[in-house]
Amino acid sequence: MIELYHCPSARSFRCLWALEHLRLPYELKLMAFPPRASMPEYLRINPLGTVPALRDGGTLIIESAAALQYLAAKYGPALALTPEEPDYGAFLNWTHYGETSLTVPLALIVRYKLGPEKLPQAVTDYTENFAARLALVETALDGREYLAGERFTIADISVHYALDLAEFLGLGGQFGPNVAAYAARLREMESYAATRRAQKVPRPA
Ligand SMILES: N[C@@H](CCC(=O)N[C@@H](CS)C(=O)NCC(=O)O)C(=O)O
Repeated sequence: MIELYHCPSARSFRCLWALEHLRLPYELKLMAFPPRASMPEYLRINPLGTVPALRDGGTLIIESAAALQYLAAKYGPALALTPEEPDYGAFLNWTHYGETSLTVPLALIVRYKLGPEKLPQAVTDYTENFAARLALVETALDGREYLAGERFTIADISVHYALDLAEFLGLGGQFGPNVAAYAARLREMESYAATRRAQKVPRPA
């Protein structure tokens, strides 16, 4: 059975949403954040101490976007586009943009705003950086309900996680009308509600 190591509302939420959406059987290993403090033995599974860690038989994945691609390719082709589809490049782009371009600046804001070492200049810089990156999502959603292929895919799961985190950080005011409507629409999905229930802790964590 697939095992997911997860902390409430951490990046592993992406994997949990895919598992719930696909109604796959899985075992949730729910840990308090940060796992390196709450469950030091987790370092034997992922030496970085970060979540997610997704285990499926002999496969272990510790990058959330990679885990999404893995789950879609192996168990849920409906959540992915194929190379033959015109939006395939956009699909890959948004799947990774959600983490590397959108979530990374937000994670730095979390660190320097909420962590023990306060760095207001870094918070200002990465807030601006996030706004510039979010602007591309606003444009991409012009006249579209989803980011790629006119259907819900892991690209949406990946980007939507960053939008949730931005709202948690009080950056919802940066959302343009397309992003605001998209964020709200995806939050209405039954599988999103099921994911919140599965992690037992609603956002904010
Ligand atoms: N690029 C990785 C980042 C994983 C990551 O940094 N996760 C955070 C939670 S959102 C974490 O586990 N932090 C705990 C720590 O740094 O000790 C991914 O997308 O999975």
